[in-house]
Amino acid sequence: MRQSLAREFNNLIERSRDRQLRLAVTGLSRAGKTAFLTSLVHQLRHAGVEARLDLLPAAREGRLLGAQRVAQQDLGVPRFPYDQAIASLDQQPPHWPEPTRGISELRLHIRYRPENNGLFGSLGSDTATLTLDLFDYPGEWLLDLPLLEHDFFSWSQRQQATLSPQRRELAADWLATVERLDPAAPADEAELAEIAGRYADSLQAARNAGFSDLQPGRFLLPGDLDGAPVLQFFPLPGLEDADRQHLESLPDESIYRTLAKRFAYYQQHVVKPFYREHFRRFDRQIVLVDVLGALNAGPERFEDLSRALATLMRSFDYGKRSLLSRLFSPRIDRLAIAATKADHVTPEQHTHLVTLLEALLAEPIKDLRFADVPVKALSLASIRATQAHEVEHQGKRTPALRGVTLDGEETLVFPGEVPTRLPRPDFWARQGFAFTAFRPLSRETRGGGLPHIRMDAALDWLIGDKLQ
Ligand SMILES: Nc1nc2c(ncn2[C@@H]2O[C@H](COP(=O)(O)OP(=O)(O)OP(=O)(O)O)[C@@H](O)[C@H]2O)c(=O)[nH]1
Ligand SMILES: [Mg+2]
Repeated sequence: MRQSLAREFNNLIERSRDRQLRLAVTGLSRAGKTAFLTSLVHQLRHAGVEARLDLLPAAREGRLLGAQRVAQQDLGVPRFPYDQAIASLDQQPPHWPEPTRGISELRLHIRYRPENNGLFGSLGSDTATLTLDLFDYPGEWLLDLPLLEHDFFSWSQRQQATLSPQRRELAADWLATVERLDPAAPADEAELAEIAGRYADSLQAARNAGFSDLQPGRFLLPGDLDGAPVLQFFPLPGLEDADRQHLESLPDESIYRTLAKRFAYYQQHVVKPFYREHFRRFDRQIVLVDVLGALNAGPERFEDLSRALATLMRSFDYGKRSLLSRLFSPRIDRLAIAATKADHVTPEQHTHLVTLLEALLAEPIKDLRFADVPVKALSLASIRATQAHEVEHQGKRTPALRGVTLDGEETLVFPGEVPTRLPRPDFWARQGFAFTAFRPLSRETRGGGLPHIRMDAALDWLIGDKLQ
């Protein structure tokens, strides 16, 4: 107890000296979180040697001396699998790191020389240390924030409303069983577990088909809750407003009341603790978005991503009356939003990518600016897997990309244009998108560093001011 108090106290001192920063990386599944954090740690550890970080002043000016991993603080949070990620990138042939689940953490000590300034210039040769706590957590968990506004009844109605025809088809198996269920009948544990399993499968099928706007988020990424009864509920379809009173007066052991209890438990013991114990304590965050992947998947998925992002971004709505502020009083002071995997398109398309990202997040960005939270949108490639070229194509010089496909084939591609506005229906009809997936560059091709696009710009925005 005393030790942990002492630790808290030290933490406070570190913080007040501005020497500690908690930075979180999030994004929906496959957005590029693991690649981003792996690259971030790698760039800082190799700063000044193999890493090129010209857009980060401390690195450009030779003041960034290096970074070391040290023991993390929250012993209950798994460690970010940095070594495993680097090992897969170094394999022959190289592989992308494995998908990850749940939250993970890594602590870095960054040594730097503060800028010489004025009177205290003579102290400029001293070095300082910034403690950087890094977190990776699934954006899906943020899709659960709006669930706190509901009780089981209104949540069921809301879920029913979001079932598009295609989602209905993917959920056919679950719907067939749940529609036969009598909410007043006594609950049978095994039966509920089985139906909940089907519901989780239907969400997973929707996820695999490219849908993102799915609740509850933990059903997709249960982490250590896999198989726990708290995840054994599902919405009841076909509830009419007139039924509410009758349903709520049913006996405790009825199906309706059992599901409602589990829903409330999920709110209290799964959703809230994440915001209270983690989210609220992050100083800065970066939200990664695979815009190109969504363009690839076509109009219905693109719109679904847009809806999911609108939901996800509610967790960054700092307005005084927002659900988030009312419940958790968060205190993040800076946010970045990045379109990842920019190496899938040629360099002159990168500004288009940022414009499209800004269009996709127009409303949330406006809210953030209004709440005076500094926010920056950028495009980046955490681990660049292609090389940009210009080639003679049909009599003119055309930008192209060279890379190795996931099957190991060397290819030259002309990825084409990224739209600068949210694509309209006629646009999808006129032009499809087909971006190829590439294998990471081999160690021989890339040398000791990890090639990237604008990781240094992201680093500058996220931690640059702490290295002055
Ligand atoms: N070309 C290219 N592909 C990338 C880059 N970053 C990620 N990818 C691709 O995107 C996939 C997903 O990246 P991850 O970093 O694993 O994404 P994640 O968000 O951690 O995914 P989950 O852990 O499954 O939620 C990788 O396996 C790569 O195929 C990048 O900078 N360039
Ligand atoms: Mg991951």
